[in-house]
Amino acid sequence: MPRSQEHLELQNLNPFTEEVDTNLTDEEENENSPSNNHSDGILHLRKKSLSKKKLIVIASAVSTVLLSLLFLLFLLKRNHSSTSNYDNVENASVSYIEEKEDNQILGNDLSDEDLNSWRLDTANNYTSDLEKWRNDFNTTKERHYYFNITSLEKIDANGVIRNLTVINNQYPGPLVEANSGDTIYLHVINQMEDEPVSFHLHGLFYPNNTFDDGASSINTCPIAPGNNYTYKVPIGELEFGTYWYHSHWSTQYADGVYGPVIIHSEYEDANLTSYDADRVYVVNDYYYENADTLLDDYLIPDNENSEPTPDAGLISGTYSQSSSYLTLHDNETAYKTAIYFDPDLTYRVRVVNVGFFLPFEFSIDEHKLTLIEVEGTLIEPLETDYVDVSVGERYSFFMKRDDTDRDAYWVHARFNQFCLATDNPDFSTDVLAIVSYNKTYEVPDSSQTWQYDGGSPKCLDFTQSSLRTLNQQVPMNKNGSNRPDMYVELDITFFNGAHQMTYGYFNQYTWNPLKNTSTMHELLFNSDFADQSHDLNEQTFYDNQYVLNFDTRGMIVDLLINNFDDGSHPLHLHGYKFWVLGNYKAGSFYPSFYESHPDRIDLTNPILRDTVSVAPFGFTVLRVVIDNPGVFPFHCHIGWHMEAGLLLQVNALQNEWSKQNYQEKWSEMCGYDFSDPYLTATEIY
Ligand SMILES: [Cu+2]
Repeated sequence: MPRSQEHLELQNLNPFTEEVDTNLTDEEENENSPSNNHSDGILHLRKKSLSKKKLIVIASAVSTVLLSLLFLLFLLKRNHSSTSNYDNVENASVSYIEEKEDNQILGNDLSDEDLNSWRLDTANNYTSDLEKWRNDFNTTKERHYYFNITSLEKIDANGVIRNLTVINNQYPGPLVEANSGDTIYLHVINQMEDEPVSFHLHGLFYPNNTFDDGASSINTCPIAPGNNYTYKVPIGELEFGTYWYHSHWSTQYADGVYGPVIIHSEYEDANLTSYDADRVYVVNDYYYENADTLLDDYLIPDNENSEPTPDAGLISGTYSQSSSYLTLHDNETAYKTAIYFDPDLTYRVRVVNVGFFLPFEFSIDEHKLTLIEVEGTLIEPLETDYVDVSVGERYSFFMKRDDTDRDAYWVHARFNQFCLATDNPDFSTDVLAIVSYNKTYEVPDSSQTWQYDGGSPKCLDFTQSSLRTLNQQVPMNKNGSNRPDMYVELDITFFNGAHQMTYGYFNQYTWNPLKNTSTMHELLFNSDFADQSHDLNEQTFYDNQYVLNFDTRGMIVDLLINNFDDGSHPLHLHGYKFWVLGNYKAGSFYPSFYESHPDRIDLTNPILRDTVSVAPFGFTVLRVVIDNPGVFPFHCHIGWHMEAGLLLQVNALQNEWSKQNYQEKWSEMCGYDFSDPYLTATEIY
């Protein structure tokens, strides 16, 4: 595989060098001012079955027409203003409204009447116009995305009706893209009546602006109902690859608030076999109940960490298991994601676990997958039949067809049933989609599928030691020893705390989110809090916030994580990538092991990523270099576990981030009286 050396100047791994203007213009602030009622207008306009009560037909028709007109006006106004606002930035405005120009190479040519208005056409939206992004490599641009958050009723993603919280009245969320060095502006309007919302771009570093990382109660306060906020997300010169965004407010993303993120980069292109086209699959476990209802059931006394069992799985927002119908427009009640692949093109395919609980094993029948990128890290190409993806994790690969010549193949996301606390016989865990090489094709026979061994009985992650970082080495202590400059021992447990409720613990600490404020806000403005919860290079625990403070730029820190729980935990650190020095399904790691058990850690080129799953009763050793100022959660990405308190915070280089600029509105958002369902549950019981 050719590996260009033309970009040596990019080998410096510090992405936090460029200067970024943190001030929004007045015009940008004025963007976010539509009325709350427009979401209803969209909903009623597009719903096929309106109210059956004849008495209110006339009234609702009149109001629908009025609201629709208002909405059209709003769209026209926004289109106009989003163009005129950025006249000074050439081609800067990229929003969800923009039409994809490259539809002709895609599989599903949907007519308007076939496409349910709430369903994002992921077969078209979850693909990149590579030529456009590559043409922009030598300029940095602002990329503006506009998200209106609403609650949609009666969504039928897989044959069962439920309500979802969605972006721009569609599910799932649209693809967000940028080039390295660009700045993403995420203009969010919260049009919900009773829920706050907050957006986190998972895996990105937010150089010089970690105030906008989006983790509620930690980096920021969420956007109150009826309010709006623009998240500014600078992308470092060396940030590239596969990411995703999701709400970081309580359990909200389980209700539909997520989507994929792709960062294109010349450096990455130069270090990969060239490819012609890009496709991304987002895969999630799916519940028929709203997550806050399930959370109340989960966090009850004497329920010993028995997580809610998903009802279904979705690939790019859809899967109807009960039907053999395939394409989106064959049958209104039966859907599978079906994507056409031109047999003459080379595709890069990306897979993201945007779920709330379960890992899955991803495969394509009769295809080898050559893994090339893991969470923004290029790896030595690894050929495999499948890849296990835990919650929050991402992989990308080239796909190679075996010596078969069929028109269509099954794509499988097989959810690991061994992770379930309780069975759900109705949950069909082998979730299917279609890859076709011919625009007209026969549905593959169910016998034409690869056999499956049922998944790992221990609910394990993909074997991390098989992933080898390309052309990068683990940072080592200057004195040459295996040891870092500092290590932190972290034991994971779940056990009964107050009120006989089961909480998740790092060491003896369980997280209870700050109410109506955030850790960064308190550290800046509350001297009591700052005095109690910040010590140079020390751990602190104050007001239910377990904080690891690191105040020395460049210091090497190892997290020694022993899991004393019988469940696996996909751990995610915001603002950083960590080197996975060790990830074992049994055993432990203690500080003396640096000398006595050096075989338990890998100090050459292990994987560098931002999410990894620690096995039940296993351990993992993670190494980071403290170089990104900010306060960052380190938490289990199983949403239930985070809400049960399995979260701590890394406060990195406070002397630096406390001098950085934040938007005035960032500060003003705290103080709004928002209540996490977790807190509600705690108070009730
Ligand atoms: Cu967990």
